[in-house]
Amino acid sequence: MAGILDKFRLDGKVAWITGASYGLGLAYAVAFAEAGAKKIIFNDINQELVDRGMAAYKERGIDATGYVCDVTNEEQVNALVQDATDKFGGIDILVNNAGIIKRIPMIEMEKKQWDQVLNVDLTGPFLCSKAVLPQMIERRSGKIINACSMMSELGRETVSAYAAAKGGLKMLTKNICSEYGQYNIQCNAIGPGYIATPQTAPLREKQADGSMHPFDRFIRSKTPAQRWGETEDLEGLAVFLASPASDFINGQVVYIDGGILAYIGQDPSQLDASKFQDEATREDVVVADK
Ligand code: NAP
Ligand code: GCO
Repeated sequence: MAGILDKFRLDGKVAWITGASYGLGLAYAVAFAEAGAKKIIFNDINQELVDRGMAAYKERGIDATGYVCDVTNEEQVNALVQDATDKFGGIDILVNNAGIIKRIPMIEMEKKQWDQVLNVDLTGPFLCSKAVLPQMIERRSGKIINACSMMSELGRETVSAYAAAKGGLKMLTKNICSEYGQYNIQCNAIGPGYIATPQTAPLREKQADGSMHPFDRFIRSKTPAQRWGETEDLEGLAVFLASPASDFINGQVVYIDGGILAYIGQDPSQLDASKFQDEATREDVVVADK
């Protein structure tokens, strides 16, 4: 008799995680494979990154196929979905993970820079979701998971384009739910807090004198857990949202932030920095050996 934990399995599923050569995308893919996914598909914008990703998956014994595909290029997106469907029978789970950020004061941001961020972070998920939805509708089953953010709820200096995109992605999540939930398709979002990945490495770099980056001190003072998240922290939620266990959850952004959104924060100057002094700055993501 199937037990409750079987509801969290992904046996026989084909999962496409965009931008998953490293970072959170790689962590999601590794977790999906461990939960039983039969095929991991990922893409990145150049062959070098795809090769890097393939090496990472091979090292972990994961059956992955990598594509050179820019999520802002509709022709490349549609070609990936067609090839993956021809070869692997279709895509059951889409994680719209690929994303960029540009930290520039808004009045100094050029339109081209704004457009780049909105294109990758919001139009990309639109194009990738639009490409997989027809087969999910036909199959009467599908999971779409979007990469939202603290900036889906909060603003901060220098991230206007990113916040606009991630706020829009929250509403795109709700709209895909609204329009396609009738076909047993669930579209939810993961809302990570501040996670140690290459994207946030500049915010954690030690200062020349070896002291904490001011933003590192700031974000720890805003986080009850007083730490940055690790990719491992997000794996369980990703598997949950990709699995039958979440079939009646739709249109939700699930925040996994160590408590940031619940907490007014403490005075950063009151933080006992000595507790964290020996923590190395994680330049890249090390997905725990499985
Ligand atoms: P990351 O380390 O910067 O990785 C992003 C990945 O997306 C990279 O592989 C990147 O490849 C790829 N990518 C960028 N533009 C692309 C495009 N046009 N087409 C295809 N792939 C593209 O980011 P991360 O920290 O893992 O974050 C992953 C997602 O979670 C992002 O959407 C991010 O906004 C979101 N998020 C991150 C955090 C955090 O604290 N880290 C928190 C909340 C939300 P390249 O190397 O070529 O750019
Ligand atoms: C920043 C960070 C954040 C995180 C994440 C928070 O500059 O504030 O990069 O945007 O990446 O999105 O949830």
